[in-house]
Formats: sequence, C-alpha cells, structure tokens
Amino acid sequence: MIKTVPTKPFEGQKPGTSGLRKKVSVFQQAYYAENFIQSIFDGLEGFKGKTLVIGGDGRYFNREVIQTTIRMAAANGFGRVLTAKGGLLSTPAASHLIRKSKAFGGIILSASHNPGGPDGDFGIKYNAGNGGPAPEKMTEQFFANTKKISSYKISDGADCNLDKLGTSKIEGMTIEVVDPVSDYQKLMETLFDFDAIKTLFKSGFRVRFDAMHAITGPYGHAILEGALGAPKGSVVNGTPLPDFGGHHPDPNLVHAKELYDLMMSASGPDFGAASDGDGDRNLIIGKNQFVTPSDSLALLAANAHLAPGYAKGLAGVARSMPTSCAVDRVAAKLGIKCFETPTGWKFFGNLLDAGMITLCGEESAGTGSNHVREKDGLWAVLLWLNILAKRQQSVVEIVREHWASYGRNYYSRHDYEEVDAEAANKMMVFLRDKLPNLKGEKAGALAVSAADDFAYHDIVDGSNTANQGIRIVFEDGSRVIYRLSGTGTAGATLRVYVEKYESKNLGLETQAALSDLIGFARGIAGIAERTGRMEPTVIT
Ligand code: G16
Repeated sequence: MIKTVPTKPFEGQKPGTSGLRKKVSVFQQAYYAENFIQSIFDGLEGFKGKTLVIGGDGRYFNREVIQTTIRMAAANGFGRVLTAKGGLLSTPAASHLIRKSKAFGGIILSASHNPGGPDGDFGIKYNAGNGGPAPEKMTEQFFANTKKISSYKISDGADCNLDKLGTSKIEGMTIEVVDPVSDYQKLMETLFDFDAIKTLFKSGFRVRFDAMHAITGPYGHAILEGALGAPKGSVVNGTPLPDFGGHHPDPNLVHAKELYDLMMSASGPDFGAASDGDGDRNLIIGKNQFVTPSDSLALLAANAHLAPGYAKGLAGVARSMPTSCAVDRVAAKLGIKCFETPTGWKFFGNLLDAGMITLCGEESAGTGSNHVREKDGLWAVLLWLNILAKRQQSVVEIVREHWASYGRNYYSRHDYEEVDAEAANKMMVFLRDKLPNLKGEKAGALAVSAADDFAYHDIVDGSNTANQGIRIVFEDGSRVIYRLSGTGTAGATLRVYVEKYESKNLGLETQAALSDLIGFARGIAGIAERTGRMEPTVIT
C-alpha cells in the first residue's frame, strides 16, 4: 500500500559539490533521508513508468537507504528500479548502467572518499539520464523543495532481497537486481587492449591495486586478477566493508601511505594504484615515482591514442580551474581545445554530451572520459596499464620524458580541515575585496599579473556560475588559488592550490620549488591569524 507520510523541512539539506553529504547520525534522524529523496523526486518531471538506477558504495547505512529509496520510487510512480547485488555499485558503474539501460536517472548513495561507519559520513546524490551528476539548476530545485516539503510518499511493501540476482515487484514497479561488475567490465573491454595488458602481466610486470576496503574491490578482482591475469593478491583490501576497515578511503599520499611506502621501496611492484570509497577517484604511483593527478591527466591525454577506445584522437580536453595547467600544454601540442571549468564533475557533463571533449580531470584525483559521465578510478588504472603495455617503458621513464618535452608544472594542494566556518568565509570575503589591489604584489621575484574570483560561462547551455575560487596568476603563469571545499561535513575546509611552471629545472623537490608562492599564499590571506592554523592539515 502507498502511504503519504506528513513531514517537515530540515535545516541545511543543501547539496554540495557532489550531492548531500552529512554525518550518518544526521541521516539517521527520522525522515531525513526520506525528505531529501522526496525533494529530488518532486524536482523531476516525466519519470512515471520509467527506470531509476539505485546503487551505493556499501558504506554503513547503505542497505537501509536503498530499501527506502526503492519503496519511495515505487510510491512515486517509477516503472522499474535497477539495482545491483548487495546494493553495491561504484559511481562510474552506476553512471554506465543509467546510460546503458536508458534510465530516467539514478540515485547514488555515497560520501565518496569520506570516512564511513556509524560515526562516519553518508551521502545521497541524483544523476540525470546522461549518467552524470545533476546540474546546478536541478540541485538548486532539490534544495528549494527541501525547504517547503510537507509529506513524502512511500510503499509499505516488504524489503527487496538485494542478495539474489533476479526480478521482483513492489506496487506494480519491477525491481531488477543485476551483477554490479559485468556490464562495466564489458565497457572496459571495448576501450582497452586487454591482450596487450595480459601480455604485460605474463612478462612479470607486477601491480598492486589498493581498493581500500571500498567499492572497487570486486571490480579489481574480476578485471585485474580475473580477465587480465594479474597474480592473485595484486588487489589488496578488496572486500567492501561498511566502515572501510576503519580506514579513510581517500586515495592520497596520507591515507594510502602504505602503498606509497611500498612503491618507494626496492621490493615494490612496477605499478601501484588505489581508488576511493565509491570508485571514482584514482591514485597512480610508479616504482619510485608518484604521479600527481594533474600530471596524470596530462600524461593520459598525451598517450590516450595508444588505447583502442581513443585511437582516433581526442575531440578536446577539460580540467577544473584549480587543476594544474599541465594538460593545457598537451592540448596545445595536439591542436585541440582545453576547457577550464569550476570544481565538480557536473561541469564536464555538457561538454562531454556535446562531443566537445573526450578526456577530463581534476586535481582531486579524478580522471575520466566520454565513456561515462563520472570520473572513473579503475578506468584510469586500465588506461595507464594500456599505455605501459604499449610503450614498454616504466612509469618513471614516461613521466620524465613528458616533463622533458612539455616542462613541469610543480603543483601542491594545502588543506586546512575543520576550520571555523565563519572565519573561513570571512577570509574569502577579505580576499575578494583585496582582488583589485593585488596586481604587482610579489612572491619572491614573481609579480602578480591578474587576480579574479573565477566565474564560468557554460557555452553549451548558456548558464553562468560565479564565485568558484579566488585565482591569483603571476607573470610566468604560476598560480595561487583559494577555495572552500564543497564536500566536507564538519566546519569548513580551506584549500590552497599552488602551481609553478619550470621548463628546465625538472628535478626539484615540490614544496621547495613552490616555497615563495606558499609563503605568499599564507601571507596575503593571513591564514594563521584568521584561522589559528600555522600549518595545513594535509599537503598533497
Ligand atoms: C567531488 C566532485 C569532484 C570534485 C570534488 C571536490 O568529488 O565529484 O568533481 O573535484 O568533489 O571536492 P572539494 O569541494 O572538497 O574540493 P567526490 O569524489 O567527493 O565525489
């Protein structure tokens, strides 16, 4: 039976960079998840009888909200729900399933790289029929709906058996539980030279893929160890756990330190990689060579033609504004366009849909292509393996050759986590006010040539997005950028991005190469005085 349950608005159900993310305890309040899901459905038009994909990264509370979402989808009039065994779908696999099944859209339950478990984070986001995160206009509508919601619709039918593949019904709506990996694997087989990668593994090449007890474990086992023949044990932490084994599933040098240390040791394998909670981010480390996400994007763009799926070349590329300009140099050499978008994968969607770009990426460990409308961690790993198999060189050789021909964009991000939100906001206002007076200011010998608050005009749909980060550009193209994170769940996270281009000095230590710019960034914003923090929490 379908019930209409009275409810009332909750404060602050505003979706951030990637949907609504809050502590599990917040989502566990009565009707909290229901309110947001109903606000999403109320913001959509024309879905009656259509298909909705539902999946999550397996974190604590995933199963409960999947059942709730299924019951609410039935009550609101969807014709079919597609979900995967255990309710587990990586974000890129969900994007693919939406596209392949021509679904109306999808609900993805994840807080991405944020910690899980009862004290961790949870999240809900909506992806549209193109497989990509809902555009700004839609998320604004969802938010507006949360402020006026008075009831939600739900079926009181029984729970769906998520552990058995097959079809069942609730209120006349069909529920199909599918295998989470097989469709995604088939897609990867169309893009990459699996035979070449198999031969690479047969030759003794060794890989370690750290799935961080998150969603990519089953995908890694099936594709890397199964289809491609990497030795068993190449995939570690491959069983998804609701609390990610107590770890923080963020594939960076802090949270994947064990992998990093192994890759820097004499006994390490040839190639190391990791992916995050929901499988859309990637970390790439060669033997003795960490590859920054910005460099990885540039390297993949320069070498993508070596994979069958990209053999015809790239239509164009895109990067988020804070991502280093390394890929711009590759685009210039290839004679293709490079677009600069605000942070957030949703901004790539229109460019991908319009066929204007093939590859895109962000400094926050996300790289992807037109094969889905999300960034894709395992895809990036497979493209790297395809390139390594074809070039028959090590990661370090490929990276060094790249820098030798394009120069090197030294790059680092300094994060100040859980700072007082009011202090952080005030600092951004202070910087914004200071913009007109920054020209000519010096960082060491370098002078500021331009400064703005990044605004984006989407040439596909004509929309404008303002206040996307304070950007200070120096005369040699070096940059200092300030932005407040849109994915944190406690206080504010201030991100300071620092970049310097060098055409000749290619072997410097990164923080040393950037030291003048780092001192400048801290000084003009008054970070210590305003936030009480002398040093960042995380440096990547
Ligand atoms: C999300 C978006 C990314 C974006 C990142 C930024 O990542 O999907 O496109 O780069 O947020 O995070 P922040 O606002 O904290 O800098 P994810 O992996 O958390 O979904």
